[in-house]
Amino acid sequence: MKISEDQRILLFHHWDTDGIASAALVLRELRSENIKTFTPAIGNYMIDEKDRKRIKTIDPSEIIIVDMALPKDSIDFLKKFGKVRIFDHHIQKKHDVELHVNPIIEGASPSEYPSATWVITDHFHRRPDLLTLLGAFGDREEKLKENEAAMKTVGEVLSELGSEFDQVLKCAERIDTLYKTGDRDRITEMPFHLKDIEEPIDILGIEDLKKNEQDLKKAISEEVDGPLDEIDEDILHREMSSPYNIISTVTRRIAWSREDKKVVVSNSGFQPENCQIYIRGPLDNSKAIIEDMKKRGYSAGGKSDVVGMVIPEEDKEEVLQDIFKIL
Ligand SMILES: [Mn+2]
Repeated sequence: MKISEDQRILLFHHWDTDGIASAALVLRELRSENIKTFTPAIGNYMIDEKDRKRIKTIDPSEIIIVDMALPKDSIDFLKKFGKVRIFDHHIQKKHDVELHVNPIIEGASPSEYPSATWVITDHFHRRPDLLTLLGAFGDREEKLKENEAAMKTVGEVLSELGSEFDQVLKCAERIDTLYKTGDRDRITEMPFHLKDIEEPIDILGIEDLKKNEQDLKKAISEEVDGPLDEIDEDILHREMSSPYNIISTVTRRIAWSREDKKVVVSNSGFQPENCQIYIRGPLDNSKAIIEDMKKRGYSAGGKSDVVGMVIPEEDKEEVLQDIFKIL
C-alpha cells in the first residue's frame, strides 16, 4: 500500500475473526512501524464518545478500516485526522474517502467475497492463504461449504497446508473466543501475532485461546442448565449475569430442546450499564418487535425466529414486561 513509512497509522478493525485476520493481512502490506490497531467497544458498530477520545490520543495521520461498515459521522470523524482507506464486504453506502474497496457495493455477489479477508487478498493480488480462509470460516462457518466457488479456493489452500476444513474452523472459533470473553486488548494484539502465522497448528497452540474455549464451554453449559422462569405456558425467561458474550449461544441451546416455547434470555453481566436480550422460538412478530425496539432508540436486529437487542440496564424490567406482553 502506498503509505510512507513515517505515517502514524490507525488500523481500525472488527473484533471477530474476519476483522482480526483482515487486519493481519493489511499489516503484511504496510512498511510503517508506527501502527496502532483498534477495535471499537464490543457490540458498537460506530465510534462512541469514549472511543473518540482514545483516537484523539492516538492522533493518527492515516486510517485504514477493515471489515466494518461505520456510519457516515464516524467516517467524518476519522477523516479529520488524515486519509481514510476502507476494505469491507458489508452492504453500505460508498463513502467519500481516499479509497473504499468493497466489491459488494460495486455489484459483486456476496458468494464471490464471503469475507473481508477475501476482498483484501484479491485487492493486493495475494495468493489465498490461511488468513484468507480464516475470515471466511469465521463469518460463514459450516455454510461456507455451500459456496462452490469459495470452496474451490478453500480446497487448494487446505491441501497446500495439509489441513482440513474442521481444523481451520476450530482456529476461527478459537480466535472468536476473544470477543466472547470481551478481551479487547488481546483482540487488538492478535493481528500482530497472526501476521507471522502460516499454519493452523500455530493458532491451535496459543494457550490463552485454549483456556478461553474451556471457560466459555463451562459457562455456556452452566447457563443452559440454570433455572428458567415460566412466564406463561408458551414463554420461558432465563436471567443471566455472565461476564461473557454468550447470550446468542445460550438462547439457541435453551430453545433447541423446547421447540414449542418462546425463549427470552437477558444478560446484565457483559456490559456494566447495558443489558443484552435475546428471543428465540416460534415467533410470528419478530419484525414488529425489532421495529418497536428501534423506535425506542435501542440497538436491535434479527431474523424471523430470533431477535437480539441491547438496552440500558435501567430499562430492563419495563422492556422485559413489554416483550412478554407482545409475545
Ligand atoms: Mn466480515
